[in-house]
Amino acid sequence: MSSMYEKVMERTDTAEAYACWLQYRKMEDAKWLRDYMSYCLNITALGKSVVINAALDELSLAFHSMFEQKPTITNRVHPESSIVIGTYQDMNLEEHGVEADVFHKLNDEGYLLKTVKNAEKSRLLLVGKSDKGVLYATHHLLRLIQTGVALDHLDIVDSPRNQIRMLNQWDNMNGSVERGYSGNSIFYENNQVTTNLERIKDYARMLSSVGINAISINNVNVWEVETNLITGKFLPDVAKVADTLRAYGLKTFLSINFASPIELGDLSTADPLDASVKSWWKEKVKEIYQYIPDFGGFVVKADSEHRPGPFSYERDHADGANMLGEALQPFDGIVVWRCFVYNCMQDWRDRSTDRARAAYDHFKLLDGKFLDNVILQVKNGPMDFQVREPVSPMLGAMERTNQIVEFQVTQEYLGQQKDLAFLIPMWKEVLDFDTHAKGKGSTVKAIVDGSLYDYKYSGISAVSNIGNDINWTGNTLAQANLYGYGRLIWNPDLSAEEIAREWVRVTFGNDRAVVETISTMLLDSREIYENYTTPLGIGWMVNPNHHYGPNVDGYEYSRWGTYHFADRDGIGVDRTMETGTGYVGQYFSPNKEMYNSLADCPDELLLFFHHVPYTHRLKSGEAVIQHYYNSHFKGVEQVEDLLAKWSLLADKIDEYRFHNVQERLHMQLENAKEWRDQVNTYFYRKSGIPDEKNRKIY
Ligand code: GCV
Repeated sequence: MSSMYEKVMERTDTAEAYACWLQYRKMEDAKWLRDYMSYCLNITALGKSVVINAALDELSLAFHSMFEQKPTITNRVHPESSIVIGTYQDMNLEEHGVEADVFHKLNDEGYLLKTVKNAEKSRLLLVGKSDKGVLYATHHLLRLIQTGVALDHLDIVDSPRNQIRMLNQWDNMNGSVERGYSGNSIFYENNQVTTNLERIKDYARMLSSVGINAISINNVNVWEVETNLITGKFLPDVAKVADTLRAYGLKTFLSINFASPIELGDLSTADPLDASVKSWWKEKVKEIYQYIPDFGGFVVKADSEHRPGPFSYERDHADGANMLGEALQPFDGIVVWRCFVYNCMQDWRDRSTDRARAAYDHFKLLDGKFLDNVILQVKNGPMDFQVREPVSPMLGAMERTNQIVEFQVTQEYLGQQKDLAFLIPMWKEVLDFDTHAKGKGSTVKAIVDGSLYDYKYSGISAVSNIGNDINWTGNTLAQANLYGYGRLIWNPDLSAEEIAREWVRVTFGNDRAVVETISTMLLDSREIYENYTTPLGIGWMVNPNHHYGPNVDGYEYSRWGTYHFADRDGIGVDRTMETGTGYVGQYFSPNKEMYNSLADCPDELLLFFHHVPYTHRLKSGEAVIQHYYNSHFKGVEQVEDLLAKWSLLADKIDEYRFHNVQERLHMQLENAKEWRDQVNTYFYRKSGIPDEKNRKIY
């Protein structure tokens, strides 16, 4: 059966949109064609596994598409072999002049990609430490070819920095996707698991090409039907999905409902310390592994936003997580336990409760109490994926508890894939942040790669941004966030520029103007979004529930704990030690002192930590209110500029993708204007302070 990918490739109008960064466009340049073809037509594959087969399929598909010739594939090295692939155990390394030592230094998913020469012939070795390494090496090679790199002197040794590189789907079985902006689920429809495994396979191809190795396939809010995913009713179907994903090096996880023993009708309690509950979960886990022998484990949202959890039984999060951990332990499964726990029924009049404090207050005192197959998953900021938040003080706070950081690829608060927001620079800020947890150099990336505290399990997780739209991500440029997420968490030292440029080249080709223009648009986009929405770290001010567009007081008198406290004199949340909520005290020194001090707190986070008069001078010399006016006017001009830049690419990009992005940029412009006018008008009316430049405010 031809794959979905191949089918779509026949439909010329949307083929590029669907293919994302796996374009494999036909090679037109005669010299490159000759050079590459000298390597690519005779593949020898040593060793066998579904993952190696996937690598071979990808090579065949790509070479056929780029060179219009299918390679031959053999299973032993012969004089004509021009690519040899396999794991290092399957290969006679000496024969190729390679020292096995290289592999001892690599982790299990690493690889060697090397050009070796003998008298008659040059050939490429793609050698993995495991079969997953082979697949990753394959994609590395395909990336090099697509970005026009010569293959004659390759000597690349690479392995992922982070152990768990995960995506969380927030997909529901009715086909909807919570916070999804790209159509419906590719995993479910009509309360059934999809039978369209081809689309899942194409997703898996994309994810493996950037090194993702784990995926939870249902929403962390586990509703009634989804609670049944761990039963015989759906497990056979879930197993088919897991089979598809496995071939691409992806482990399948499920989000579970903590109250399953009750909701599935078996017990009257879900108390984690109750013997019958413990044995219920043990039996349940055994059953799951009968269907999916390499099942990854559970993702759990408990006691959060009305989801059930151990609090109902006066137990704590360690009790809850460990009960599941114990059940998964015999199978090497893990529990990913989310720390997004806060009071979502707050009284806005109550100034003593601070949502930002909640995760730390709940979890810090439990450090050391979790089993070693439990990982705490912590959102990158203490609130909820705003355009700018400080790094969560949970990161680094738990010396004896595995941690994984959670990002959000889907743009819930960042323009919902209508507005352009390239998120890699933001995630890099988080990963590079020095928590000082063990003195200088205790960066978040050193925490989540496990090196700072020697965690058994750690890594990075993120909420996916895809759906069944033909281009997967609604806005074609939002593909860059998924690609960049994978590339960044593989190697957090890559720069945002490198990632942006690489994505543009594999997605749109190597034309200089295209690469320059799109990568500049991407790299500027987060700051632009921040300019016309909520600069200086205050966040929110969005329309309640759906979270798109401005509504300054939308959450001001709500129960969600997300306030800006603007009055006629000033704005911001006082989180200092002396007069505020004391949240700053959750950071290690010197971050604690820096954020606590009005003089030292960085401007971009000022209103997160301090309530200041509108006339307060920023380090730039601007008053807060004037900065608000200036950045909102500027933000709209910047979106106009994005549109102008994009328009210049009209004849360089296929029609479908060109119009898709153009249409979104127009929506973004409308949104930006609405933000500008509502925010400026609101603060002008509150403060009575006019814009120094006398621009139009309503
Ligand atoms: C899956 C935010 C979102 C919710 C989401 C929640 C979470 O509150 O708005 O849609 O629920 O985060 O991360 O659990």
